[in-house]
Amino acid sequence: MINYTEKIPNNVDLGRDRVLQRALEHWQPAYLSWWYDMGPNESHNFEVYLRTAISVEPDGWAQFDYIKMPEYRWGIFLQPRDEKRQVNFGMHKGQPAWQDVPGEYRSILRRIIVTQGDTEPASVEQQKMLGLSCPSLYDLRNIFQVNVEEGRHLWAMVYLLHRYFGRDGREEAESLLARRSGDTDNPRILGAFNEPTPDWLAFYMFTFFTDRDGKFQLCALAESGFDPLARTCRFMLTEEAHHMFVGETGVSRIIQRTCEVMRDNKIDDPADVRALGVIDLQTIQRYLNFHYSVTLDLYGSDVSSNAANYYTSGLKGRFRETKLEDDHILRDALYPVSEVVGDKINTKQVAALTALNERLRDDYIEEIQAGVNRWQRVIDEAGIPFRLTLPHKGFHREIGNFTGHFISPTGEILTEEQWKAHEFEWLPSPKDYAYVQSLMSGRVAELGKFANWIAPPVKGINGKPLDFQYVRFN
Ligand code: BYC
Repeated sequence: MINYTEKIPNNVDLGRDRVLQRALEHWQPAYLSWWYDMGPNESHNFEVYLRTAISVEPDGWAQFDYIKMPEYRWGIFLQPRDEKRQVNFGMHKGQPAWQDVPGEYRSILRRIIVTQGDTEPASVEQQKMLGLSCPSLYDLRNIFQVNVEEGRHLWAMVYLLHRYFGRDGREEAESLLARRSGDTDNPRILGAFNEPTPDWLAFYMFTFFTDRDGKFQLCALAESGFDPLARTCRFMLTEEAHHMFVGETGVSRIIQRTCEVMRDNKIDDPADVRALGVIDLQTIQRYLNFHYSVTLDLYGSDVSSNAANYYTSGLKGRFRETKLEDDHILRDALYPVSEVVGDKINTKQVAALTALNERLRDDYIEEIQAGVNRWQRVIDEAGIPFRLTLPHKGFHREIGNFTGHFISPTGEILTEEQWKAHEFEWLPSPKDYAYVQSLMSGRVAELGKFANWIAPPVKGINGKPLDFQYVRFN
């Protein structure tokens, strides 16, 4: 069990490293100040029924209780060390896993950790205003849970920076609190983390699509030969599962509610659907197209020498690296990537080593497709003839081989003019956003009540009923 009388709960024996402890205690007030400014709006006095990580044991790592979010104990937890663990891929394959940063990889490792760390506070910033328009206390509690855990994930990365990267690491940790999502002068590092999350449909799409990128990137980093990074990411993944659950069930409940209204009133025209205060399936499809495409960009270029270096150096592996059956060096392996040639999208084989971003993106797409199929079942069960589809991989991309091309959701190559003529059939328009936001003008805060545009969940949190007081406003 973690000792909660310590200022920073941890299982890394922080108390024995005075220099590190002082560095973190110095960073902690800056973090809290960031939380007061950029954390959930007007929430500081709320008591929220939250899960807090208290150990790393698989059967009991979390404790549920009311807590004011600024008093949440953001701790540092690493999965226990396996003394026999090795570097499992790349040119150092077979060497004992590194407990310290190899000097030659210091700067790239720092860069990977900073990129990962930067996404965590970014998502909290993106979601800052949503508590004011929650569809229920259950959902409000869930977004706050996601937010405090993203905060903890920032702590996890900052721990690595402080512990292993000395002064540079401390400077990077400060910069993580200085960048701001969407800021023109000092934006967050990756594209999707500078996009607004203006409403709850966007929030659920984000936690379904973008948090799942988090899962895949963390899985790749959990294979790292740098053992402290691997162990940190493994524990982060246990928390990530709930975030994706929030996203998947959130979208599913919106679809369910829409389908109920369509079925009961025998309507299918989006205007009629909107007139009854729910979100039409066409708008849901457009949000899906947006969040899917900006999240695909997060995997980086299809062909990337950075990715090849990360792998060969043993710093970032593939999804489920140790379960794959090959040489784990990828000396002669090939991998298919798409490219636009003239008016065609061709597939070409490139060195698998350089295509690791694309491969991780493909692994991700497979899991995403399964989730979309589950949403489709809700529509099918209501007997509504509408198909939710994933757009073509090249649709609306700004990173990689499709950049600068105008690809339709079905994969046709268009001119810019043609594409623009259809843009708002495929992506949410300002009117769509205005409509969705018009449904979410205030907070639904009565016990057990849910906004009209979303179905209640199947069950509550931690065995509590749906009409439980998940948040006390004081
Ligand atoms: N936006 O070779 P390339 C999560 C840059 S989400 C802007 O293509 P590389 C979470 C790139 O930096 C998971 N810039 O890319 C989810 C490079 O810059 P330089 C986050 C981009 O390096 C929800 C240049 O383009 N974790 O945890 O192979 C809530 C060419 O680079 C973007 C990670 O991402 C972009 N989308 O791979 C909360 C893991 N993409 O060198 C949390 C750590 C690329 O020209 N990151 N660039 O200055 C990485 O492993 C890699 O940095 C990336 C990119 C996979 C992101």
